[in-house]
Amino acid sequence: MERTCIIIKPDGVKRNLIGEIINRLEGEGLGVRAIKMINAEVETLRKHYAAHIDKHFYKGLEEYLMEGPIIAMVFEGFEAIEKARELTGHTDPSQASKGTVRGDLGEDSIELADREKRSVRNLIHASGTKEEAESEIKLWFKKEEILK
Ligand code: FUP
Repeated sequence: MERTCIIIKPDGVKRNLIGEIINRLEGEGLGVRAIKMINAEVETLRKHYAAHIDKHFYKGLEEYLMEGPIIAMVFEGFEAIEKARELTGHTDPSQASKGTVRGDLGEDSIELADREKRSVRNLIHASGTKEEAESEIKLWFKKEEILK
């Protein structure tokens, strides 16, 4: 069984899409092992998005993730990482396929975000690789917060 780290970003929480997003993940056979509603801290975000820290959208990304509470979760299941990524869809909601969270529920585009000098609002984060999943789960959760 594989584990992945999922974050519902502040726009997902504000738009009351928590249930909808969890429903889609559970519908793929993935189960919740940890879940919490928190305000993200700058230091955690810097580590989580270390690969993007020098990008033009990083400051905006930090502001976006801190504009309200987020839902951090661990999901477990067969091929959890790939299944969750498929369900998440393309980074740019305007290019994401129908049937994905970003494609069905997203309302933003990278083009518009760039023009407005902010990061794109795309509702959800899902770990990209096994290594990322492992380090993100460690970053967002204490061992005792993950339950069987
Ligand atoms: P993803 O793996 O689809 O979550 O996307 P990335 O890891 O490539 O990017 C992380 C976050 O940076 C995205 F969710 C949103 C933000 N981003 C932008 O704001 N503009 C971009 O051009 C690319 C990413």
